[in-house]
Amino acid sequence: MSASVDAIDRAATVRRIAAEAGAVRVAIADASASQVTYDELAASFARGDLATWGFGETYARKASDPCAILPGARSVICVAIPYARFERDRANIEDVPLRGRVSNYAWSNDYHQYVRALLGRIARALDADAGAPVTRVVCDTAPLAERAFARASGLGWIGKHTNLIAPGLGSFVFLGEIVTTLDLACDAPLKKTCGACTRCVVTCPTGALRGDYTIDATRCISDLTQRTDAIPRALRPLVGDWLWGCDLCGLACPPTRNAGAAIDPAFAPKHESLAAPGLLDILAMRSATYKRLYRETAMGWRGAAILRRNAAVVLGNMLDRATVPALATGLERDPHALVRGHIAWALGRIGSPAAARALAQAATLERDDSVLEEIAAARIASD
Ligand code: B12
Repeated sequence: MSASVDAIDRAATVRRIAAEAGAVRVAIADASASQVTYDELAASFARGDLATWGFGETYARKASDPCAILPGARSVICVAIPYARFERDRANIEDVPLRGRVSNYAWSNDYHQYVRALLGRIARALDADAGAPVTRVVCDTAPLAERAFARASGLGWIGKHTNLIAPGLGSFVFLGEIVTTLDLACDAPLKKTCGACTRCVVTCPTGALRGDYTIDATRCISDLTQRTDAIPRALRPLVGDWLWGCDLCGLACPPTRNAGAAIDPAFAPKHESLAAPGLLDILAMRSATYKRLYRETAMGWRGAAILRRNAAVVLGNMLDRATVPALATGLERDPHALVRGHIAWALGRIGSPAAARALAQAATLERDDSVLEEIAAARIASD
């Protein structure tokens, strides 16, 4: 059914207001519950792709229906915000040894605040224009399949890495939505796919991307660095030097590479060491320092112990014997069993005589069963 003249006029007003508020790219989708999205989400959860997130039937139902967020919703206003910084900002520190990599989405102040503030400006203007509350802002504040509605709005297409690719901006874009009861003329989905390109699929070290536009997120390095329990041992070597998140699928994606860096200074690294922090500093870092350095960033919500665990894995992958004393100290003193267990793994992987001595000593002192199990496995691995 074609949109009414009023709906077309209102959509034009939304675009003007969004542009004035600073939105780089805006498109509008119908807010009807989407059966296709429900089916996609349900199939993904049934395969166990999001097992670490505990998503299920209820989430799939809600996330595919904007009316669950705002009863009477008619339209979803979707925005894409480019954040790409690429390796350029990391270049000045990359020759310093023993640094881990942080995904470029987490280099600046937490994007949620930026996106919510931008959407808030648009929503307030729309509410004022309507003379009543007609909006609900969404950016990780309510269950919504953000990529699916962004795709339906024509904001971009979903790539084989499962990220939305906005033409000219690539996939390093954050998504945000305003669900509204306003009846707005919708935009059409793009008729675009990745075609024969499989660069992201072959680049992913863990084989998380299947090539059919789905992902086993339990293998995604981004997920591995954010989960709160142990990183599966078989996957630890594949994490490489990623301390938090991962950019590999995006960096391999031609439309993302061709898009260049975002110009908004809001996404510049907050401080120099954020793009590639020193691993030995992270291994010794406690909560107070973590809060000071990372609380305001997108890596500031999981806690210092998760970063120490990740640093242990990256150090294990670097195979540098000079790091053994620091790892041995961590194995003896770190207050978290999860961290000590991963340090044991790292020492086993490095496998030097000093690492073996540290493991042997820890085997006599450690009381936690899960760490003892890691120590035993590490000693076998380094034999
Ligand atoms: C859980 C989560 C993760 C998990 C799982 C990722 C995943 N692929 O599902 C982990 C921790 C791995 C993760 C990683 C990242 N994430 Co994340 N994540 C989310 C979150 C909170 C939920 C995603 C979800 O529900 N996944 C379940 C799957 C099944 O659904 P989906 O991927 O959203 O959508 C699929 C279906 O909708 C389906 N579909 C539905 N209808 C249709 C129709 C057609 C025709 C087709 C083909 C498909 C289709 O296709 C989609 C792609 O598979 C969203 C925010 C949100 N509420 O949406 C952010 C979000 C997806 N993440 C985001 C980002 C930036 C990232 C990272 C790039 C961060 C990083 N550098 O480390 C990586 C990218 C990894 C990757 N290749 O996906 C952005 C993505 C922006 C974009 N351009 O797409 C989001 C939207 C946050 C935001 N507001 O900007 N993330």
